[in-house]
Amino acid sequence: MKLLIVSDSHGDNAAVTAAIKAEAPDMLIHLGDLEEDKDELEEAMGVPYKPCIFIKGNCDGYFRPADGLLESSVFELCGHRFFASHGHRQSVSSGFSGLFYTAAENDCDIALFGHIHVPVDEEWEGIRILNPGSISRPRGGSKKSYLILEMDEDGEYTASFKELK
Ligand SMILES: [Mn+2]
Repeated sequence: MKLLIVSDSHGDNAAVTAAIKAEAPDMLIHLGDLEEDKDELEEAMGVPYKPCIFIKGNCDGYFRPADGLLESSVFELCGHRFFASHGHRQSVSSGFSGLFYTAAENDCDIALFGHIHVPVDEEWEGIRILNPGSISRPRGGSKKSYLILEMDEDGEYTASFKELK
């Protein structure tokens, strides 16, 4: 199973759509700060839509309705339990301990977040902490990026960061 994980598109649905077209993923996870309607992205995932999870970022819901965007999500795939959150509520700008403890409390072994616009791949006591970076507004010298998780049914998986072409 191929997961496309993106974050912080900030109105640039075209960037997310380009990644969907390039990767043909089985599932899309957007970690927030869309600042745009999600319908276009669901459509790009194919009709009938492949599974999509949209998390609400700190910038969502001000100028556009944030209908169907989740504050956070816990879900299981291929033997792994995920915690997905934009990250501002876990204060990720000042470190990942809030994210780590929330993921641990929910028995998750993979924590996904956005918000800081910089790619992250760390492991804290068995919890993989991943941030795809921003697909439209990279910071800290990073490039416009996203994350691909290729997951086998037996639980093996690889994480690859990709730059938006
Ligand atoms: Mn943002």
